[in-house]
Amino acid sequence: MTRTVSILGAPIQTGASQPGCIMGPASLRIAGLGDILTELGWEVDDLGDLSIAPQEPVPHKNPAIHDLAETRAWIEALSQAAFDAAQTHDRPIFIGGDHALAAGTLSGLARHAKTQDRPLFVLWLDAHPDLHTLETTTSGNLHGTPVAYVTGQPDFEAFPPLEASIDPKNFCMMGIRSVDPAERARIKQIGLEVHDMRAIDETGVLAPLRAFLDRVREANGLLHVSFDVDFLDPGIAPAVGTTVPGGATFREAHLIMEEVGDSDLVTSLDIVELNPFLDERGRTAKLLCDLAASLFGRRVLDRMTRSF
Ligand code: 6HN
Ligand code: MN
Ligand code: MN
Ligand code: MN
Repeated sequence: MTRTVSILGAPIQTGASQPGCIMGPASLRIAGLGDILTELGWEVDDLGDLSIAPQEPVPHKNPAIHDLAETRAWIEALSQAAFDAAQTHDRPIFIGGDHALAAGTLSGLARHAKTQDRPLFVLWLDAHPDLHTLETTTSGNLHGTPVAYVTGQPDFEAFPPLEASIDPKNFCMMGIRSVDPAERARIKQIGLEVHDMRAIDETGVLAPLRAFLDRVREANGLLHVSFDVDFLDPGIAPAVGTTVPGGATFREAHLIMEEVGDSDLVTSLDIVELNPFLDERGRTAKLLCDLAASLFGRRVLDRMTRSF
């Protein structure tokens, strides 16, 4: 039976410091995301873009925080939309939009996992762990907070209440190379599995990834992949506001997508932080479409074929 994928755009940029992510969904569609998945044999349902109503400003005791009311409204809308998409499609994709999007998608997907009585696992591909609480963020950019929120850390009274949180032990982070002091302490405290770029230099991506996928399989888990553009090296993916040198290479990123795709464990995907205003002739958007293609089954050769 043909498997279904939904594409939902979420042009949220209130979680970031600079504008541009609002154009992310359009850029990925223009780069051909839907057609690529159709050609790979998926039944593609483009749900269009989500939107929120205008919001009255909401103050917070942390004066650095900006755009709290809008971001909260996005999280609420995305949580319901992700829950619905997971109920109706085999593999929903959420295209951002900044990474505050994941606060919404993960909360909705955790709720969905609960209805299935299965644990939700998350492969977090990012230069950053996005582990600030509303108390610890010094930039006030709320795209730095989704992992703390969905794992049930304190001080999120200003965000929508969570119906289900995600066990921090069910996260696997790769590509991390920019960690703030409060995040460093929290990683230790909650026991997050973080493969920073040094670890990836040492072991490669495959060994830790396979160990994680084994854990997901053994637990009969659902698997969400949250892909932040800044996971990639800025040399191949310039279209992001938070570039950090020394990111994943073209082949490291494809290998992760191919391996996760082959495992057939993945049940949903975020593609976030694409800022087309910073792109060069659409190359970052095109690369992201090719990486999605690898996740959804595009292969150079079939595995059992040997070429001589
Ligand atoms: N992202 N840790 C920094 C901050 O401002 O809190 C960077 C956050 C980046 C968020 O890339 O999704
Ligand atoms: Mn991020
Ligand atoms: Mn990031
Ligand atoms: Mn490939």
